[in-house]
Amino acid sequence: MYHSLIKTNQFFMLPFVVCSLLACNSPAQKVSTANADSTKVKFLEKPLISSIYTADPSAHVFDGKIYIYPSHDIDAGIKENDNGDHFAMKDYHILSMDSIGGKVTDEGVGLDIKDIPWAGRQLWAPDAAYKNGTYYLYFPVKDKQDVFKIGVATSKHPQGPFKAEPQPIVGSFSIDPAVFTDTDGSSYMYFGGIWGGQLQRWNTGKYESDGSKTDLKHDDKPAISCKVVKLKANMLEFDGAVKDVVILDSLGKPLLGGDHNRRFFEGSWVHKYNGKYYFTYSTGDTHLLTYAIGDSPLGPFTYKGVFMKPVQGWTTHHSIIEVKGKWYVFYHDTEISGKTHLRNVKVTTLEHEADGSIKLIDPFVK
Ligand code: FUB
Repeated sequence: MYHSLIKTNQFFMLPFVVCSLLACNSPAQKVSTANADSTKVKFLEKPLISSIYTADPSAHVFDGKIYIYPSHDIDAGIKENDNGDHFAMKDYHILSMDSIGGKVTDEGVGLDIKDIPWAGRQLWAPDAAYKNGTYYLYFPVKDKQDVFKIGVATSKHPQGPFKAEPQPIVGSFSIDPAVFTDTDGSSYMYFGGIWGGQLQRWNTGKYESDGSKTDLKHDDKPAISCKVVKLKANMLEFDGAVKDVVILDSLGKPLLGGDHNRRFFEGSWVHKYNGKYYFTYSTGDTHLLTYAIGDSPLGPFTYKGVFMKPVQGWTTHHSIIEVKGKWYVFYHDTEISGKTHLRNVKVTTLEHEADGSIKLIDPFVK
């Protein structure tokens, strides 16, 4: 019942039904409670900014300052549908903060879709990186054929404005780029998202335009993997082949497609702690933020658990950074609007336990 419901409803449509069937940490109850009467839930943190809607926060410390690269949610008047068409974002506003808890500045438009020559629609979750005096903004957007690709734009300043390269990164596809630079200076891009993020349409290595032919139905087979690829020193091109980010269970077996509480959905991130690589991601339709640990940035990673319970809203997307010796997770929910596509970014503390596990975060105060 649960699985057939998932299969017939491709994107963003079933949080209430799914979660009540799963009896998971009850995001359905939280969402409906909050929307019915927002006085009944108490959020752990406040939105970082309320003048615009922001989501998918990728945070970095550049030049001693915190910069957040979020999606800029807007109400484009598009009805919610299975492909996430209602996420019709058109530009990025970069945010900055001198310290956690300090004033948040909206640095204005860092990149506009009209200045991306190959873009069609939907500027989704971006990330940024720095190398040799240049800042790089990586972004997913549908091209003029409505296929998600990943582009890159550059600037001499962390807040932009950024200038987009004329074409998407060769060999890129799907959504949610996250760039991790290792202690040896090598940079890797993690990317991908299933359902509306189109990752399942690339199963054969080529884009399948007929969505009904793509395979999300084999619950007993290894789940579709997030992708990882090394970046060339110029940070503009992939260096070699795109590989699968394999997530294994405690017995060393790959997580299966039907394992919706643990398998990768979208929104990946990597951070390094005590010499180990932490691959963190959203489970999408089960609304969890989960983590897996590995010995190499290329994996494999062993699934460890949930580190954040469901937020209010369908999507959950995060980044993890260290600021002055303390770790933080940036995330979003829908506290301000109560609407799936109008989100607001937040930050809270993230703690690694002595055994390397991450302490579970509840985005609500009981
Ligand atoms: O913001 C649009 C999409 O929603 C992102 O790309 C996903 O990660 C999800 O947060």
